[in-house]
Amino acid sequence: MTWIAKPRLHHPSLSRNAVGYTRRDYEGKVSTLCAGCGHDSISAAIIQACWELDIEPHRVAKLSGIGCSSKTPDYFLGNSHGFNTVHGRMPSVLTGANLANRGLTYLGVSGDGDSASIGMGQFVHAIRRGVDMAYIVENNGVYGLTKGQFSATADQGSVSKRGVANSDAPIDLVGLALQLGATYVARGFSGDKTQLVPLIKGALGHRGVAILDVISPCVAFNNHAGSTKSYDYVREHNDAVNRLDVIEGRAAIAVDYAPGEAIDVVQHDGTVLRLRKLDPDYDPTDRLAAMAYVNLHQARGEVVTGLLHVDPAAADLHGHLGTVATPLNQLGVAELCPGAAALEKINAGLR
Ligand SMILES: Cc1ncc(C[n+]2csc(CCOP(=O)(O)OP(=O)(O)O)c2C)c(N)n1
Ligand code: SF4
Repeated sequence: MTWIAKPRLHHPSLSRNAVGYTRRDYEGKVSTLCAGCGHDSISAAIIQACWELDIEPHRVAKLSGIGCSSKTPDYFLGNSHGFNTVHGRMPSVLTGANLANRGLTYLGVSGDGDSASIGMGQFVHAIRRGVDMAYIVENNGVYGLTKGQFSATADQGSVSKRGVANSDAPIDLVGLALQLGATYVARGFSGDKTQLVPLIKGALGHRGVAILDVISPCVAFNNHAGSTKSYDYVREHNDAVNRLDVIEGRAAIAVDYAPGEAIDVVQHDGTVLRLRKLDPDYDPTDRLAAMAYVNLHQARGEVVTGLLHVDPAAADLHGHLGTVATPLNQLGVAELCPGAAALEKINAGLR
């Protein structure tokens, strides 16, 4: 595998964020993906989002599976914790890490093959459990790394680069996430950084599971006429439901929600999502309406992007389990092990 280090020297005039880091401190190694790959644009958006959010790089844990998309954590946040899991197994490894140390910001990066094919069971159960994470699927409709086979998100009838039509029905990860009760569901496009950066910021600031499906064209195997995951198709069929801005705030901001105006959704960690509603009928807090909206537009061949659903009062896995506020990896043996007397009491209760 090629490996190119970036120079670590920074020009002293580079601007710094509130925690003292330059934007370059959030970069990683030089990408070895194909020039023009949508995944590189997503990496750039992640770098921008983390820098703007003033997240300290070493407070982030980035986990991924296997695939071109899952290689990308090497290309951003070089000073954070990273783990490439087995193909499709990122959610369970991330769940374990999160349970051991709830004090980090968890970012899961995956591909449509990684999540919708071999890792489908793990995708589903991470949502069901409400694991506190930003789960980004870099969705190109193919297996890029293994040279262009259809993945489970490829549309029925869409044509591969070598001219073969896909006979299988597609899985829509956004529809599935809404159905399973994910508390933050959004879709972005790698070619629209203006929309994508705020969507990533919102996902990172959300408490609970945040699913972000990003259409990310594979220029080597799936960026041609006949593909619904190509740059041209998405640009021609994109319907953006909202433009949003993320404001960091310590004081609560009153929620105001009127058609054509804006809604401020206060997150549990203090992050506020400001949603500017362009479509007066679109309400991201109404999960059932979001499902109907996505399905309707999908049937028309449109790609709906934006923040499709958010539950501002979401709980996460730690809340469901009632774990202590201190990360488990910071507790000592005395706190973690109740001792022989407590075990004896439990055993006695079972006799
Ligand atoms: C258990 C297992 N099965 C199959 C593979 C081969 N394999 C590696 S990456 C990949 C598909 C990746 O596709 P996707 O997740 O869509 O990512 P992309 O490369 O398109 O970004 C497959 C099938 C593997 N590495 N491990
Ligand atoms: S094969 Fe496709 S997904 Fe992989 S790096 Fe190249 S363009 Fe990107």
